[in-house]
Amino acid sequence: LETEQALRRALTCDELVVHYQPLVDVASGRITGAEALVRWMHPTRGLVAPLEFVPVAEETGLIAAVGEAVLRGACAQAAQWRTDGHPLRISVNVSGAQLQDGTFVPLVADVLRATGLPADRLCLEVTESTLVRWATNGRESLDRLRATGVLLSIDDFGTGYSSLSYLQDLPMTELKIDRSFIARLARDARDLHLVEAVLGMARALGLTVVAEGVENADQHAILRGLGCDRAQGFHFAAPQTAAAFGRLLRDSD
Ligand code: G
Ligand code: G
Ligand code: MN
Ligand code: NA
Repeated sequence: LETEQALRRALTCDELVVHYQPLVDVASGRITGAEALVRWMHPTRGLVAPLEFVPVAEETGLIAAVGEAVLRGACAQAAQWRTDGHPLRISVNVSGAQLQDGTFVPLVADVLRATGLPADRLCLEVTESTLVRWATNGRESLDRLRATGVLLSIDDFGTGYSSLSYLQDLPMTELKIDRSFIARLARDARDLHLVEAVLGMARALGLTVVAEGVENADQHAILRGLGCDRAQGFHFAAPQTAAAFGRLLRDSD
């Protein structure tokens, strides 16, 4: 309850900040996108991670306001980087409750209009387990979002018990392999074969693939050999402030 009160204050006092982690093209290593990751600059507790307050926001209904703040901030930032000569794709995490909310699709349209960001430069990430749990109620939103040109990603893939027919049926465009499968990629042949199989399945379904949690050059090299499209992880860069990300973009020119 204390957290709910504090979260309401955070929303009105601009204590929520968005950090950005690069997504790189595996073949070239160049930055092609950024994932927006919310943090709470708590006046006494310091930087609070989303796992500590996103669940509270979901339970209390505050996720609509939190999600809107992140979406507006991230799209405005992506539009700015675009103006600066870096037409990146921005990825924003979306909760099940947001998908189910009838005001979400018009909100996305409004944010794109307000920022001037092209629809295909925005990618909305929904975890595999959220898709399994909310797809019935959220399905209409997914279809409408995809019809506007927004990209749709299955986050944390491999942890959520979805079925093949299910994946084939949903209007998703991208799949992010959960970092637990990448962690042992260079040491465990089973994980190597699993990732290879997921890449084959994704191709058959017309989905591009992002490997999450890439932490070293060996993993990057293996993913390059497997033909994985994009990657994200500490090997390339950690989530960082918009200012630091902007410097990263300038240095990569
Ligand atoms: O940034 P960090 O690695 O701590 O993120 C932890 C989790 O929080 C991730 O699973 C991520 O998807 C989730 N998360 C980060 N930002 C947001 C957000 O803006 N909205 C929602 N719903 N989840 C987020
Ligand atoms: O939405 P998602 O759960 O994928 O959010 C990404 C989370 O993964 C963030 O909390 C981010 O800080 C974390 N992360 C990003 N790169 C790495 C990495 O290379 N290794 C590990 N262990 N975590 C990472
Ligand atoms: Mn994500
Ligand atoms: Na993930």
